[in-house]
Amino acid sequence: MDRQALIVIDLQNDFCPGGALPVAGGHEIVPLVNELIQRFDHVMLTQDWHPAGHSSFASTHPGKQPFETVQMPYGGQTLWPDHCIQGSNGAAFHPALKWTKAEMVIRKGFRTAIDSYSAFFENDHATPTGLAGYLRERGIEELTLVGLATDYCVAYSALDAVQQGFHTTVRLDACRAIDLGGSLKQMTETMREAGVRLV
Ligand code: VGL
Ligand code: ZN
Repeated sequence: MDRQALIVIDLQNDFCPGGALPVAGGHEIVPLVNELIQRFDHVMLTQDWHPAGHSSFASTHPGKQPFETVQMPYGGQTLWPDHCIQGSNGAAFHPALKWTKAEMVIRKGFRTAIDSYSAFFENDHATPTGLAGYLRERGIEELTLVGLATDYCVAYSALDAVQQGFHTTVRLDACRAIDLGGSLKQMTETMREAGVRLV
């Protein structure tokens, strides 16, 4: 267990029912995630953490609506409702999440000009968050990913984790999806083909 870590992705109020970008049933995974946190020796969390006026917010782009796509210097970017503003209640972890055991919280999406779905790289697929180096330095080789949303931040994190050489499992029963235009099916297939273990 010493070479294994649980990474809990974005289990924050804004991604749960009642939040700014709710994922259907997002809150339902909290009891199972709490159980997994107790079982793992090492636990890390990610926290979506945007400044006001972030470039991934539809409100930042005149005439654009949430869930439309715009071209950014790094490629296509889906636009979202304003969510997970730094320091807001929406950016806080779900109140029932027992996160105190976590050894690290990695915050992402804090640069105004670039979004970050993955826990490892921002959406330009080039700017590292530092997580891979942290895990390697700690001797961690195997990752289990849970959280929100299956087809965005969990999937992008899992794909980068495999690419970075970590044995990677996604516990689908401890994830929930946004499922925008078939994204859940597409990202599930992409993860499987890349060598992510889906259970
Ligand atoms: C996420 C959209 C925007 C996620 C974060 O956590 O999956 N999705 N920001
Ligand atoms: Zn976000």
